[in-house]
Amino acid sequence: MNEKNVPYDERVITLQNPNLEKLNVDYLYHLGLDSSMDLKGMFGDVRYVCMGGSADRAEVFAQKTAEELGMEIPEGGLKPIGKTERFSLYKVGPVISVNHGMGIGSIEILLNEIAKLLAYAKAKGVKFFRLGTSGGIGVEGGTVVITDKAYNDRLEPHDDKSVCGKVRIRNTELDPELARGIYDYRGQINAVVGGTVGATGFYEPQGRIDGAIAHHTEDEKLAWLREAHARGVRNMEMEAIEFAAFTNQLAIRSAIVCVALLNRLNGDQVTSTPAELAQFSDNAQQVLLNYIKKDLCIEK
Ligand code: R2B
Ligand code: URA
Repeated sequence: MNEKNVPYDERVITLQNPNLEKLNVDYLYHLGLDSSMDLKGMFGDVRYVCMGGSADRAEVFAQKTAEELGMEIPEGGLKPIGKTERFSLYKVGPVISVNHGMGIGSIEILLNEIAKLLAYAKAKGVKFFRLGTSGGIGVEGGTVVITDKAYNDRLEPHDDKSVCGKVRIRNTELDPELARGIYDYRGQINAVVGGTVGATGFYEPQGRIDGAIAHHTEDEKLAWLREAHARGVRNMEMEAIEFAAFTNQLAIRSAIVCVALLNRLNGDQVTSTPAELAQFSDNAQQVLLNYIKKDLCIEK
C-alpha cells in the first residue's frame, strides 16, 4: 500500500535518499548511535520527539514527562542515551526529549539524525515538536506561541536553502489541526497561535540594536517588527524555518511551541530573573505535556 494511504499512527518515517541503501552501517555521528545497533528494540515504541535548544531543559523535560506520565524513574536518575558531546537524548516511554543546540545549522544535524534513527527503528506515527524560547512580537513574556507558519528573516513564508548551489524552496506551514489541538490544552497558560520568524542569528538578523554591530536604527527595527506583526507573526527565534521545512518535506506531523521571553516591541535585552525564565520555560513544556497526555489518553 502507498504509505500515504496508511493511517498516520501506523506510518513509519519514509526517508528520501536512495543512497542510504548502499550503506552497510549508517553512523549517526552526532548522536553516537549507528544502524548496526538494535534501534528497533531501543526506539521502536517512540511516538513523540520533543526538542529544545538546551541540554539542561531536555533533562528537565524528560524528568517532568516521567512524572506526568506516571513512569518510574530509574535509581540514579534518567541517563542520556548515546554520546552527549553535542546533543543529550533522553527516552521516557514513548517520548524522546533531546536538545538541538542553537540555530538552523545545529537543528539541521539533529533533525537528519533523529529522522534516520526513527526510520531505522520503524517507529510508527511519530510527531516532532520544537519546544523552546523566543522573542515575542506584540505578546508579553510568558506567552506561549504555537506556530501556524514559519517565516525566514526576510519575512517570506517559506524556506529557501541552497543545495549544490541550487535554491530549493520548501513549504513551512505547520499542521493546523495539531497546532489547534495543542492550543486547546493550554489550560490557564496564556497562549496564541501565530507566525514565527526563524532568523539566521540572534542579534542583527533579529533586528536587535544591542549587539556588537548595529548599522540600523531603532526606528528601522520597529518598522520591521511591526511589518512582521501585521503579517501575523507573533514571535521570533532561530530554528522554526528549518524545523518546519524539514518535517514537511518528510511528511512528519509537527508543531512548534515556544514561550516568549520578552516583547520585542518594548526592547531587545532579556532581563527576566532566572526564576521567571524557569517559569516561562515551564509554560511551554506544560502546554505540550497536556497535549501529549491527552493524545495518550492519560488523564491528570
Ligand atoms: C531561541 O533561543 C535561542 C537563542 O537564545 C535560540 O536557539 C532560539 O531559537
Ligand atoms: N530566542 C531568540 O532567538 N530570540 C529572542 O528574542 C529570545 C530568545
